[in-house]
Amino acid sequence: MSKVFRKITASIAAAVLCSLPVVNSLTANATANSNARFTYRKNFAISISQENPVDHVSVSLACRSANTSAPTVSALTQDGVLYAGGSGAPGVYNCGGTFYLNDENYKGGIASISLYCNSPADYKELSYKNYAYDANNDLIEDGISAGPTFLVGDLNLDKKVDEKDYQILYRGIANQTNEFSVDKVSFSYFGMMNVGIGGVGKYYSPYSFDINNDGFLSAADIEMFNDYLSGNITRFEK
Ligand SMILES: [Ca+2]
Ligand SMILES: [Ca+2]
Repeated sequence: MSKVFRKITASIAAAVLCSLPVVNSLTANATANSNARFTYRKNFAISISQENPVDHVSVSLACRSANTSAPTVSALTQDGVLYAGGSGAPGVYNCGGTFYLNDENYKGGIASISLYCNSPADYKELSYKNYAYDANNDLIEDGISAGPTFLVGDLNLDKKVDEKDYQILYRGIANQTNEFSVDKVSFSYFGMMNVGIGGVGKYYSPYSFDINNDGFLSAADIEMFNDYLSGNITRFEK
């Protein structure tokens, strides 16, 4: 009986995410300034081996729309196909997507949902969902994980994106790429890495160093941060 219920839930969830009109193109910039600087991002990733192989996953995020752009969903891997969706209600954005994996044994980043705000105080998350399903559309318990939504570029967590964060970013990526002798390195969405500044080491989530959201740590992330600080770009977009 529970199996039947799960199947119904899964198909409804997928249908809702895929069939509603995408509001992003209609409402982007409507409630955040065109020069809004603060990008928020939430990553979804598959970590552990599953009892059943993962066929597809559904992810979504709801947040308040005041001073905030409509969220967009993007794939973190080429190893599958993402179908994006979204909807809105007064004062609320709801963004999501369903990702069909090519490789049922895939581990790593699946998708991220991003948005931007006029100021860090504007971001009000309401809820998020992340479900994994097997090929029979049965729910796989804990099949996909969600990281905390984070302010992109704010590595020291003071709600500012500035030179102090740049120092941490530069040192972290220099360490990972062996002082840039390697072009780019992949990372675990579940790992932590120690970065020392001024003789003091702290632990950070590697994904927070992936400024350009391409699934790798490289000099390109530092360049994008430089462009942000110098005003060449307004915010961090993929
Ligand atoms: Ca900061
Ligand atoms: Ca990157």
